[in-house]
Amino acid sequence: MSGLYMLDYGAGNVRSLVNAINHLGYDITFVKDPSDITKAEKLIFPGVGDFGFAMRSLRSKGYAEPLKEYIASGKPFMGICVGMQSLFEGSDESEELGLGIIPGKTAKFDNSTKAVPHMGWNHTQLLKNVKLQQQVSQDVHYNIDEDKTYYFVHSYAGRVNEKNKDWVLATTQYGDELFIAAVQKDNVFATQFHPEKSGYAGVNILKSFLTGTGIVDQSAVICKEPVKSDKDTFTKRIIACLDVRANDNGDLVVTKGDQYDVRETEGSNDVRNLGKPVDLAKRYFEEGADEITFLNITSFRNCPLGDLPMLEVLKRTSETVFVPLTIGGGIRDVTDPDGTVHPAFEVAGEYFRSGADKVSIGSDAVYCAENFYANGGKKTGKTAIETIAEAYGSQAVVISVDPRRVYVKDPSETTHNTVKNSKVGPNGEEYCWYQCTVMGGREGRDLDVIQLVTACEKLGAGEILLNCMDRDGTNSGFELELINSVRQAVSIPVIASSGAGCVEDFVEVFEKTGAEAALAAGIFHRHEVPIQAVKEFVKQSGVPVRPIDA
Ligand code: 1PR
Repeated sequence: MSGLYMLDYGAGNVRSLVNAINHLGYDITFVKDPSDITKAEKLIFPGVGDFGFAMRSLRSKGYAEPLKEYIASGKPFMGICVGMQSLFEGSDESEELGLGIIPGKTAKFDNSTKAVPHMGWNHTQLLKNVKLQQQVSQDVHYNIDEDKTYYFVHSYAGRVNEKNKDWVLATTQYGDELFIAAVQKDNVFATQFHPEKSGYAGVNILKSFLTGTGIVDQSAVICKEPVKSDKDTFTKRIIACLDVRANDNGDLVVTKGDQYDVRETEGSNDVRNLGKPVDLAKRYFEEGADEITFLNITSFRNCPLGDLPMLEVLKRTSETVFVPLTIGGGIRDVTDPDGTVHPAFEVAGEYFRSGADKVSIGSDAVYCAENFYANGGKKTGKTAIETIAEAYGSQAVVISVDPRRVYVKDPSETTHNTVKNSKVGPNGEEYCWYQCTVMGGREGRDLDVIQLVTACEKLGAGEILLNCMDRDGTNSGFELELINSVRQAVSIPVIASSGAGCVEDFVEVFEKTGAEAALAAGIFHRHEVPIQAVKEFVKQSGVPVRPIDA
C-alpha cells in the first residue's frame, strides 16, 4: 500500500509495529518531515512513555499542526497508546497540552489497591458496533473481540464522560477503575492497548485498519453504556525466560543453570545447550507465552555497543513474535575498546530500536540503589534507571533481582529486612534476609532486597523481576516469603521467578502472593510442563489468564 505512513518521535520500540504490518503484507514509510504527514493516505501514530515528552516532541518537530490537519481531512488515522492519549485535551502527567480532539484529560490509576502501571493482558467491553465501509472482510469494530485480551502498558488513561462518550468504542476495567480502551469517530480510530504486542488478536486489529477505508457506516453504530463489574478482567501473565550466552564454541545458546551454575555436572562440563534463542522464543510465542524475556547472562564481560549479540536476536525475534520482549544483561554504561563511552540509556535505546519493549537492569540497579542511599535518599537524575525511565517511560524499566538467603537466628542479629522462613535454616535459623548480588550472583553486597526494590521504585523503575538464587533451577516451587515481602513493599508489578516445577506452583504463587506475573525457564525448555498446561490449570483454579490465540 503506498501512502501508509508512521509517525515516530523516537520514544521506544516501533520495530514490532513495522514487523506486524510487514507480516500482513504491507510496507510503511516513516514520517521524516511535517510535509510527509500531508502526503499520507493512511497514518499510524504509535506512542509509548511520557505524555509530556510525546507532545513536546510533536511540537518541536513541527508535527502537531499537520497532524491535526490530517485528522480533520477525513483520511484514516490510527493512534496507539500515547498516540491515543495525545488526542485528548491534556493529561495529569504533564502541563503540556494535548491535540484537543477528544474532550477530557487522561488521569493516573489509583495505586493504593493495585499495581501501577497497568501492565499486561486485559479484556475490553465494546460500547458500539461499527462497521467499516468497503472493507474486504466483514470485520466490525476494527476486529476488537470481547473474548480476546490485549496488551496494555500505561499508568494514565482517559475516562468516559458526557462530552466524550460518543468517541468511546471500548472500555476496560482495571481494579475498580473503568477507562477508555479504544476510541472511534469518523476517520479516527485509536487504542490504549498495543495491537502489535497482542498476539494474533492484535495483528487482526491492524489488519482491519489496513484493509478498511477508515470510513464508518454510521447506520451500523449502536451505543451502549459502560458497565462496571465487581471484579476486573485483568489476567495474570505467564512469562518464558531464555538465559542466553555463548557456549565454548562461541555459538549463542539458550542455557539454564542449577542455582546459576550453567555447566553440565556430569561428563563434559560444557555450557548446557537447550536450543537457539530465536527459535525457542518463536516456539513459546506460538505456545501461548504472554511475554518473552531474554537475559544475556555473561553481560558483565565488556562488549562494544555495535557488537552486542542480543541486538540481532531481538531483531529476528520481533519479526515473528508479537508479544512483549524484555532484554536483560549489560544495561549499564559501556566503554568501547577505543574508549568511547555509551551511557546506559543509549545502550537501552539500541535494544528498543531492535525490538525490545523493556530492558531489565540487574547489577547496575544494585549500584544505583547503593548510591541512592549514600546520597541520603536523593535522586541525581543521572542513573541508568532515571535516564532510561525519563526517555522511554518507567514501564520500559524492569529491575532484575538476584537475591540469596542469609540465615539469622533472630532479626536483631542484622540491620537488614528479615522474613520468617517457612523451613528453618541449616542450623535451625528461623529467619533470613535476602542479600542482593551482582554479576550473576558472583558477588554479594551489603544491601537487602527490600532496600533495593524500594530505592529502584523511587528512581523510576516500572516492574520487578524477582529471582531467587536458592530456588533457581530446583523445580521446588517459588520462594513465597520473598515474593510476598517484595509485593508488599512496592506498588509496581512484580514478576515471580525461580523454582517453578509444576502447574500447581503457578496457582500457589498467584493465590498466596498477589504477584502479577510468573516466569519460568527450565520446565519449558526441557518440555516438562507445556505453557498451555500451566494456563489451563491456572484458569481452572479461578485465576484469569490470557486465552491462547492462534
Ligand atoms: O547484571 O544487568 O548485566 O544482568 C545480568 C542478568 O543475567 C540478570 O538478570 C541475572 O538474573 C541474569 N543471570 C546472570 N547469571 C545467570 C545465571 O544463571 N548464571 N540468570 C543469570 C539468572 C534467572 C532467571 C531464570 C529463572 C527461572 N536466571 O531469570 O530464568 O530463575 O528459572 P527456573 O524456572 O528454571 O527456576 P546485569
